[in-house]
Parts: sequence; C-alpha cells; structure tokens
Amino acid sequence: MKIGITCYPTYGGSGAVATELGIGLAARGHEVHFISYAQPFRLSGFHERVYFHEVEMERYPLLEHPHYTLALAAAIHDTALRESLDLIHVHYAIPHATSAWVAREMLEENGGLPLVTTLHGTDVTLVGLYSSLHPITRFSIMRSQGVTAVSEYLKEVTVRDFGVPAESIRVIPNFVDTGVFRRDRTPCHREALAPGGERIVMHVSNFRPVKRVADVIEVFAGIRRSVPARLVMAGDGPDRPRAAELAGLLGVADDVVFLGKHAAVEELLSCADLFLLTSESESFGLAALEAMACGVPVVGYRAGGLPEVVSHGEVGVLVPIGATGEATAAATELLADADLWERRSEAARAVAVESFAVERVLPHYEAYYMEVLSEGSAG
Ligand code: GMT
Repeated sequence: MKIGITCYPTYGGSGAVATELGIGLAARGHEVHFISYAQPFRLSGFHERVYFHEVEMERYPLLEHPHYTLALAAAIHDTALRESLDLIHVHYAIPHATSAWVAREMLEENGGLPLVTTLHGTDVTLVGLYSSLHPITRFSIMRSQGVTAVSEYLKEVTVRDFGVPAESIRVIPNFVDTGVFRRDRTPCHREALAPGGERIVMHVSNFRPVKRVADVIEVFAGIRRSVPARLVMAGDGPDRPRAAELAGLLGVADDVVFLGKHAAVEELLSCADLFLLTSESESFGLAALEAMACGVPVVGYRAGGLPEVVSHGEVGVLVPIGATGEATAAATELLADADLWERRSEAARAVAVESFAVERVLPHYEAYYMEVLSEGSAG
C-alpha cells in the first residue's frame, strides 16, 4: 500500500505513535509519505520507503492568521496525486481530519482518497470539546471512512461526547518497539544521572497542566524522605517552571534534574527504577508503556485509559487522582523491596512484549486499512 500519514511533528505521544507506525509499515514493505509542517521528531536516520513532505505556508499580508489547515489540505491533495496514495491516515483529529476531508473532496474526480483518523486523547477529551470546535471535530470524525481510538476508554468518551456510533470506532492500542525500549541497553546513563548510586525515578511528558507535574515533585519529595533517590524530568512545557519552584520549596531541588526535550527517551528509561505518571486525564499513557518495556514499574493515577496499560498490582500501582500520599507510599515500598521490584519489573516487560509489541499491533492497522479500502471499492 501507499500510505500518507499526517501527525504533529513535535514532542508528544500522537506524533511518536504516528512516526513509529510509519516506520513499521515501511519495514513491512509499504510506502509511507509523512505530510506535516516539520519533520516528525522521531523520524531520524534513513528508512527505506519512507518520505517526508513539508507543508508549504504561503505568506501574504492579507493572510494575517495562519492558514495551516488549508495548506495541509493542499499538501495532502498534491501528495496523494503525485504519489498515487491509496489512503491517508491522520493522527489527532484537529485539524488533521478536517484538512484530509477537504483534500478528499478535491480528489473526488480522481477517485477520492480513503481517510482513516486516529483519535489520541485531548483531541476528544479537551480541545474537541471547546464549543467552537465541537461541531467541526464531530463532522471530521464522522466523515472519516475509518476511525480508531487508542483505548476502550477513548472510544467510550467519543461515543458519549460526540455521538459517534460505537460500531464505527475500532480500538487499536498504542505499541512499543521492544527491541529499542529494553533494559539492557548500552550505554546506560545511570552513573551520570545518579552518581551516588541513588535510585532513579523518572517522568517524561509535555508538562501540560493535565500531567500534574507538581504532583510528581510532591511524590518524589516523599520518596526521598526514606529512599536515596534522584528524579529525572524529561520533556518541557508550561508547567516546568512551577515544578522547578516546588522542588526548591520542598528542599529536593539538588536531586531533581530537568533534562528538557529528549528525542531518544529509551536511553533514559533503560536505567530508570520507577516511572511516575500523575496525569488527571490520560487516554492511553504511551510514556508509561515505553517505561514498562524497559522493565520500569509505574506508579500513577487511575485516570482514563491508563488502567488498560498499567495493570494495577501487576506492573505497578494506580491510585485515585490527587492521592499523592498513597502514591508516595506505593513508590517507596517498591523502591525499598528488592524482590517486589524485581517481580514488578519483569511483569512490566512481559506485558509490553506480550500485549503491546509493535509486531503484534501493526497487523491490526494493516487489516483495518484493507477493510476500509475494500468497503470503499464496494460502495
Ligand atoms: O502529546 C500528544 O501528542 C497528544 C497527547 C494529547 O494531548 O492528546 O497525547 C495523547 O496521545 C498519546 C498517544 O496516543 C497517549 O499515549 C496519551 O495518553 C494522550 N494524552 C492524553 O490523553 C492527555
């Protein structure tokens, strides 16, 4: 198949999943064309059958407001014609599904272009709910020939809040390359991150309010009272200054490292001892899955689709949203008890390999594309 993929190229789960999907599909013999305003952050190195098309934004004084949605529609249209795409797969509904719908309308006389939209999270749980965006989000989802959601939770929310029929949404979970995300990677940066032999607690996110990074700091400060540990914060976003300030107020600033954005988180996760994810909403929790693949137990909040990934009591502990005391107690117990940690670490890796390995999940996308294409040709 010749597949177009549109995603946000910036640091974030939806762009990471879209990029890994494209790379995986190309490795299985498909031709993949990424269409976005910048090269996706995880698309480095050369991959056979993978191409990148940058969306061109024309400048003109009258076009005062950015018109990315239109420019993207034009780029999808042009790429589909030039490369004879069989299908366009967009990640994150807004505005990608809308642009792809416009492109498809433009391609009507050339046979159209089947559109698959993958819902990732805040496109449905936050941004798509804004009253100004709700109708167009719903319209764009409904006009997609195929719709996937990354968890059962996200599917339920989409049915409930957008009135999309349940039978038109397929749940295909996120996945991880367990050959890349693994514990026995070299080099491991343990000595640099924890020179005194401390346990390494880690958090990776875009530091948006939904991630409640202040809670990560609070839980870490609690852990540090009884376990020598360092906290590695990877990523960046609006709440980073607040988190740094809180680390100072709680007296743990010297043991908290803010690394900023990091394109190769597998290098960090492979030497972590505990992953903290205290989001108040999480449709899936790709960062937690990547940690699990590296044998890192997870402590977090029982939010959204996270329980579908982090099975409570098996690979870690999930507590109610905001229960920092419970999270601290669970994290401390895990770090202090070597046998318990070993069991959780092994289970985390096993769940990632058995349920979410890229080679298990990718065929579901391929099969779904075939279904969408065959329904299109029958209709
Ligand atoms: O960060 C992103 O790229 C998108 C982001 C969001 O804001 O929706 O993440 C979502 O997509 C990821 C990949 O499918 C999921 O693992 C995250 O759980 C989800 N984030 C939220 O639901 C808050």
